[in-house]
This record gives sequence, C-alpha cells and structure tokens, in this order.
Amino acid sequence: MKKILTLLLLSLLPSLSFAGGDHGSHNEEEKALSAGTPGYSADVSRTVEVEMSDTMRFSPSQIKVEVGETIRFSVKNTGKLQHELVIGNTEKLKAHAQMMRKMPDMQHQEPNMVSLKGGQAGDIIWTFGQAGNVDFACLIPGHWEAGMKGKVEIK
Ligand SMILES: [Cu+2]
Repeated sequence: MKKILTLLLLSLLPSLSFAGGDHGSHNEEEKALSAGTPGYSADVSRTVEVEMSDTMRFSPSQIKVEVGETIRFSVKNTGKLQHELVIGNTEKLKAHAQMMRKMPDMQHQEPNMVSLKGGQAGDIIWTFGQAGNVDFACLIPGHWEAGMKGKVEIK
C-alpha cells in the first residue's frame, strides 16, 4: 500500500510544480525548470568522483561542466549513515525533501539520484543542458538543512 501511495505521489509531483504557473506552455516551463536529462553511458565524456560523508558535506561541492556534457557521477558514501545525491533545480529538490519528511522510510530510485547506505558506492549519469546552475543535495531529513548540498556550474 505504501509503495502504491509513493508511486502515486511521484507521478503527481510534476503536475504540482506547474499548478501555480500562469504563463507559457507546459513544455516551455518544463524546459526552463529542467536541470538536465538522464544520460547514456555511451555519451559519458567525464567521470566526476563525489564523496558523501557524515560531516554532512559533499566533496567536491562545486562542479564545473560544459553545456551539453554528459557526466558520470561516481558517488561514494564514506560515512556510516545513509546519504543520497539528488540533482535538480531548487523547487524540485524542495518538493522532494518535503515528501521525504512525510514519508521518512520511503524507498525510491530515480535517474537523477543515487541513495547509498554507509560504505556503498553508486553512479548517476546525467546530461546537462543550457548554461546556468543546477543544484544537488542530500534530501534525507535534516541533511540538506545541515549543509549537505552543492552546485553544478554549466558553461
Ligand atoms: Cu546525507
């Protein structure tokens, strides 16, 4: 039951983000909010290693990429607590964080994120679009608030 509820909420999220919009088509708005798209391993131009730790920090927390570049984030949790790296614009990250506070034991996996137990490693392959900044954060309740966040600068 919980799983079904989670799936329902996940499918509702995109429409929720547009509920307040009063201009532009759905597609234009989606593009403006887009933090990029899931990438294919054949397109990976570079691997960026990111470490997550119980100090509530990502290392590095500032990453520079080029427009259109596909990056493999090789993420390692060197702590004992569970951590996750979620890529997205701030609005979507906030919505996701709010959902996790309501359902702290929610298990989920999406292309823009990797959730890792202590000592585990995993990958995200992501293609960055237009120039600008894209955020990433650990959305486990309390972690983002404690400073577990970072920025990808695209130019
Ligand atoms: Cu964390």
